[in-house]
Amino acid sequence: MTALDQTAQWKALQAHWEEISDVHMRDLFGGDPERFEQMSLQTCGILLDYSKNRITRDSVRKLLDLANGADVVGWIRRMFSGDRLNNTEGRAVLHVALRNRSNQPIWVDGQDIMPAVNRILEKMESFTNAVRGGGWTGFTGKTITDVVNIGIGGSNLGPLMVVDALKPYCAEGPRSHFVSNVDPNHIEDTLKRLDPETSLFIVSSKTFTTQETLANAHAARNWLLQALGQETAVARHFVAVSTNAEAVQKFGINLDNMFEIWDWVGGRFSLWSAIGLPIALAIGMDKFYELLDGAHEMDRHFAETDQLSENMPVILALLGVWYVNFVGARTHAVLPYDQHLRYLPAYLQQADMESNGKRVTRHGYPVDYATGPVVWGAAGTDGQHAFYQLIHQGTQLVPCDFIAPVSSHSSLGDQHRILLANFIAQSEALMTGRPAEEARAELEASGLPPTAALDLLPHKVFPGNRPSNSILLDRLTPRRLGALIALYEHKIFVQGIIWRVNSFDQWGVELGKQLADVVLGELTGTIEPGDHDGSTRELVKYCRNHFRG
Ligand code: G6Q
Repeated sequence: MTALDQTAQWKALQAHWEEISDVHMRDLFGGDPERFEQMSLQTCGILLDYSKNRITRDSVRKLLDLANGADVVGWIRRMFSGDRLNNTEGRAVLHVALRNRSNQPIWVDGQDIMPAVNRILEKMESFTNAVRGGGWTGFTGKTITDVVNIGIGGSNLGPLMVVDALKPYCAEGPRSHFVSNVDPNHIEDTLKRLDPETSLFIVSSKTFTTQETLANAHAARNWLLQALGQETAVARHFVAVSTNAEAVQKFGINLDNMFEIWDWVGGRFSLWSAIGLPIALAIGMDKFYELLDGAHEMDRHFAETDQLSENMPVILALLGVWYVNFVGARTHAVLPYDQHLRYLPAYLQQADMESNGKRVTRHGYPVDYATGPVVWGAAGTDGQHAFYQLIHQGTQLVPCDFIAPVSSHSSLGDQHRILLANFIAQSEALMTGRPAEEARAELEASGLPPTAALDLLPHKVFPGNRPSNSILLDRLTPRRLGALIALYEHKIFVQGIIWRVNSFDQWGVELGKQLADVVLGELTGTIEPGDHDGSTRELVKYCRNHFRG
């Protein structure tokens, strides 16, 4: 197989960037009145405007050649039909089955997995209805008022992000809390606000071996037992989401109260499974189904739009590849203009960086090209008053995704327009910039003495030509959010295909889990400090000598 960076499609893109790297987007817009029409897509209630990118129509054609050369359509088919795409763990990749609302069979090892998916959804539904309706009570007979999800990484970020995003739909549900960090302050601060008689804990861990989650779950269990006195209370206040029935039982959770997940659900793609139980409890099962419906709608768009120029996740993926591999960008900013999407950058950071932060191909050969960028961001407009300075005038090119709902759930519609105005104005300013003549005219008009104006001039110039996508949802509903998340999941998948990496394993995360176990033994004194480098050895020693429990 030809190395990726030796393929004709890759070389054509390299040469193409050489040709257009000096072209300013202002001129591209000036020369093409139809640029927006040509470079925007609409599907699933989402508008993607990608016209403010440093591309021409020819760039798009060449990027599509790259996608076709990588057989993106074939790989999409393989994912949806349950092939073991996660080759290093020998697993299928089927988060799309979790929201397969068509209920068409999906086969893994000759078995249709849809009945199992539906069975767990039904179990979630009856549990959710019981808790929200007061039929499921705590040990002392009181209604559940607070739900605490204990989990980390993929067993935390998705539910946390979605529950916050759908706050306007949470009014009738119990209050939600999320504990992830092994820092004891996280669980302690949360427990301080709770009443044991009315609290329900979801211990959410695919493996049920994760140190952080088990430590927090044991702390919560002890707190509950101290207050309620009896072991039997655990069954009314703890449920689990896991693949590991044995460990769940060992922890003391009744298997009737375990919600099963499967090894073909990757942690960072699992919010659609029982890992989404805190979401269902917060917004109700009907709205949870709407979230799945939205994701399924995007799945169908992705799987059925073989004309890749119309396929929104594919276009988003190709733009990312363009900046990382041909333009030289190293980061990608996610900038939601919606307070309820404040956790989206962190969520996408995990989804993207854990998936495509890889240095070898799926067959183990080192790559000769850059793969996943650093993904970061924060809710606008806070970011504008913090890090946008670098995006506007710094030395790094930072491609940005601006994301906003056109209409808000808030009754302060006028204030939402202010937010939208900022959303639109920022991408415009990044693109057009402010040339020296304009900056000079403004300084002259301000009445500054000419020499002072001249000194200030370089600081007032904005080069512009800084790229962004604008993504608009009509409103942040469960359905639209489902589609938005699925859009990014598929974008990440397509990029992994192009970069030839396995987007579905995470050996870097596994390493962290092993290392901490060794050092913990050394810190507690159960094992002698091992063969470490000078720094690590001294850090262990320092903590051992200074620890005051
Ligand atoms: C996600 C990763 C990782 C995982 C956590 C928690 O794709 O695999 O973030 O979700 O390490 O793992 P458990 O669910 O097994 O506790």
